[in-house]
Amino acid sequence: MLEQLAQLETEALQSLEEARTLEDLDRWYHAYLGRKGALTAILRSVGSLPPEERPVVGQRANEIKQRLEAAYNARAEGVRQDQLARELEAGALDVTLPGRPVGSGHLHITTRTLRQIYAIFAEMGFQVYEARDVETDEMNFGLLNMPPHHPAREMWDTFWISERATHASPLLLRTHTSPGQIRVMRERYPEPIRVILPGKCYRYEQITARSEHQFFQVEGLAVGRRITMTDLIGTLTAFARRFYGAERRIRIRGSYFPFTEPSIEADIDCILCGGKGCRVCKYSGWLEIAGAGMVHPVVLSNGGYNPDEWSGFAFGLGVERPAMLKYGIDDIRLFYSNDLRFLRQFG
Ligand code: FA5
Repeated sequence: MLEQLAQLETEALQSLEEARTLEDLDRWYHAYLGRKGALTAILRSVGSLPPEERPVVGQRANEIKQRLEAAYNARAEGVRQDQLARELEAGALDVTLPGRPVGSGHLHITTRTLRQIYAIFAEMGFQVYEARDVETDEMNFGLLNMPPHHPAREMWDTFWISERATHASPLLLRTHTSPGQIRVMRERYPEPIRVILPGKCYRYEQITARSEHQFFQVEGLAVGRRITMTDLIGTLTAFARRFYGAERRIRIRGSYFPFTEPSIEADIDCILCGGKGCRVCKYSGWLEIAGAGMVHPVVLSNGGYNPDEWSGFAFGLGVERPAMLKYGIDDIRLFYSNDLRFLRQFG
């Protein structure tokens, strides 16, 4: 038995030397000192030995147990240190490496364009007024001289929010910023007005390279005692030259909007070909920049202003389309498809 113990000790110490990882150590401990380990088995069997052998074998077995435990603790510490050193080396922190740059954001091209437009009109004395996105049928159409069933309503395909049949004035997503005209007039009467109304508009229409179903407009409204068409044309010309370039020429064409009389559309000479004709202007030499006109007497009185004493002009500019012209962007869908490669060009 004593011989068996000596052999066990030699073998155990040898195999402990070979343990490289904490898992190896664990296995070793179970094999010799665990509940089912070889040494534990011998210690348990001491009771069944002849009485004269018991003290000697018991004592020797306990000595070996203490030595193996001490050897195990020392080896475990060594393995832990090695493992730590290996981990530190693998995950070494190189403090001389350059840091990862933290990119700073910038304004979206639409926001930038809106701010350019605000700045130009601010110099001409226009204040910014924000109206609401969700409007009533009455504000979006009725009070703008388009009673129910007026054919001009077909000019704007509408996203309805409430049932048309069950509401006196159903809700909708505004199809243009023009309902803001009524809201400002009702709020400001009897003062003269000079405001721009920026905002998002919604149209239930096909998305194409030129048309989105959500886009921005900037409405302009001036109401005073002696406002004329000349003021409107002067204002649009001043805007076009500031926004598109000082050399721009303006062309005015007759048009139709139910809420202005007379109605016009303003074009600029093509910024790419200067009027000679090219792909951008579809070989006409001109690009449309705004719908406009003198505020219709019905609309003035719906806003609370007596059309015999007051007159006014209004215009509606897009925002994305002017930006497309200015920066040579040929697809409006790029604005809101969140492709950073596109957006970063306008930082
Ligand atoms: C209007 O919406 C009128 N309310 C403008 C107006 C205001 C006329 C005041 C008279 C007085 P129109 O539907 O043409 O007009 O739209 C005006 C501008 O909005 C267009 O010139 C264009 O720049 C922009 N726009 C219209 N539809 C879209 C669309 N689907 N996607 C992008 N921009 C659009």
